Amino acid sequence: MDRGRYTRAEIEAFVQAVLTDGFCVLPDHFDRSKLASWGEAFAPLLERHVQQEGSLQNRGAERYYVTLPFDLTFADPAVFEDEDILAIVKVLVGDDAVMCQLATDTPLFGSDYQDIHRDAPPLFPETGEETLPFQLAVNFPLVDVTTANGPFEVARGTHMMSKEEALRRIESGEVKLEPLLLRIGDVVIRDVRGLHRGTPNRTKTPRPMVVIGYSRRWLFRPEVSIQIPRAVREKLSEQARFLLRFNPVVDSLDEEGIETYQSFAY
Ligand SMILES: O=C(O)CCC(=O)C(=O)O
Repeated sequence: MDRGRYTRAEIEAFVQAVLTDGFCVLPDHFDRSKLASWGEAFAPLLERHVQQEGSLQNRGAERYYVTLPFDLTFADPAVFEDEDILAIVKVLVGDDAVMCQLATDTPLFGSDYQDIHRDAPPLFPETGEETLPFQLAVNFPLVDVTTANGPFEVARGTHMMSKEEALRRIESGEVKLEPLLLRIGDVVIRDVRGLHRGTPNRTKTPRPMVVIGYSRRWLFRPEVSIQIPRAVREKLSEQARFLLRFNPVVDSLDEEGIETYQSFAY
């Protein structure tokens, strides 16, 4: 495995950004030609998904959530065991963090603004208090993200306040929704409680955004999981097996499954 590119102090600065702002960006982190291969492998999956589940569109018109098969192109340790990303993840959600999600969000032409939402409810809603992070999304696009093709918009610092308070601050202009314009290769690490929304893709080219979920070991989100084919598991490193330890091991991938992650906005 490659050694990370960042020093301990730089890793700590990314961690602080996630704690304070709710997200950080690692510029030009992944190899672009690798991500071009991901894009090629993803295109037929998206097409099949749209044919199978086109009418569901629960994330809004022309916007699709597609789980990636943990196999071939996508079971790539250079991505999910990236040393820098794991260093940040482990400080934020524990040395014994788990990887629980490998999927994509893709707005197509005809998509719209989503309602502003977070991806997880607070742990203890009755207290009105937010806690330290417990679930992270590592996002990276498979195309450059411009103002035209539906940038993800995020409201900085809203992961540590109630949704009502965050919406009030956005409404009053105290907090802005910032479009994340990204080059292919850039990586975003975010606390999934930060308020955000998808925006319309006004181009004819899909805008896939990969999401890898890492969380505290005790967090169970039954909506998401990664099927690990036995043959793939055999080739994984010890670290990878540990990261993926609570996911189901299968003889072969269930190709026809309907997405189970339908309830996504809190
Ligand atoms: O990638 C995007 O445009 C954001 C999508 C999103 O937030 C969601 O569907 O939950």
